[in-house]
Amino acid sequence: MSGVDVNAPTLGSFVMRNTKDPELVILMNAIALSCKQIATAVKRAGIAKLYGLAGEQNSTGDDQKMLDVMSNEIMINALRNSGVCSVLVSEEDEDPIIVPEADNGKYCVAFDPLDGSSNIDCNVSVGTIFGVYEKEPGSKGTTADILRAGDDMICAGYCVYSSAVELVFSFKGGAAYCFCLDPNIGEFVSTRLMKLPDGGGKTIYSCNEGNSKHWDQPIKDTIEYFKTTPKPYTARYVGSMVADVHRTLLYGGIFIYPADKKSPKGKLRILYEGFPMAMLIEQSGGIASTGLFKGKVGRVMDVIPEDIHDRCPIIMGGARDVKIVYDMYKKAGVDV
Ligand code: P6P
Repeated sequence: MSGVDVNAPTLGSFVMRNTKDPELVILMNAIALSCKQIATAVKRAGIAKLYGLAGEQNSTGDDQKMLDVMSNEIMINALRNSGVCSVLVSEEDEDPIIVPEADNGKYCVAFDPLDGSSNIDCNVSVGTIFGVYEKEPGSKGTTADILRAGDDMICAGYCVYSSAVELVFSFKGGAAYCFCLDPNIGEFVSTRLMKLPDGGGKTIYSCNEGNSKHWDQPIKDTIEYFKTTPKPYTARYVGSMVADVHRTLLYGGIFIYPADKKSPKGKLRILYEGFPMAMLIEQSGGIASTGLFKGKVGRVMDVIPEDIHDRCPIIMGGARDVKIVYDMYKKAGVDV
């Protein structure tokens, strides 16, 4: 079959070869299956009349799209039926899903089944984001197993549904890998290593400037610097975190969704947006900071969530650009 790199391992063989953990193979295959099903639903949304609202609201109070509901059911079914999960946390569900002991396993998965879904009806890239913890020793599976620092995650990743469907993930301490869904064979095949370009890469800043009047002064000064430096940065903002972070990982630059007067904890959710993306950015050579949050400028991965839907400010990308944010906080007298 033309175009298939027979040496490019499929997801299952790659995970087994690199972890020797059959249960992790089962988990990653369940996630990959979900992403294939969601990718199909997203591509056929117009034909299958899946655009528009489902008439409900999610845990965030956001209006649920029909595809949000469908994607959530796909992921819950795949993970619950995998036999290797105990606790599931979804953006779309107020409460965690605890898998009955007879069917559960060692993993606890937090996920946003269809992040950026407000972009669906205009066919802009959307994605699935996930973060994985292992149950604490002796635990039967409770939210305490997942209300932990990002550094306790054993795996994290996302799938971006765009011109290609790409699954990007990393195991704790490892690199970030990209697998592309080959539509000819229906398999995710390994294509590239995700590594932030040396030196910071393209000078791109990515944020919603519509919120600028709510920002603190160091963030305002940062964006002003990007605009007025002798070689001004380019602005790129999709409004879909998976797309904006995927571009940042490949091209470089910085993605910012800071705390502000309107959203003192930021907008993005820590368990199924902040932590997974922070792990990938750090393990690709970048920095993932909260900016000024809870009285200090810290690492996203150090935050301890108190609720499964907690939010956290996000300032992540290449070290060159995140350090400009740090310089602006130092200028404002904040200890960084
Ligand atoms: P805003 C999508 O709704 C999302 O959760 C992220 O994917 C995205 O980065 C952010 O919100 C966009 O938020 O306020 O710019 O529309």
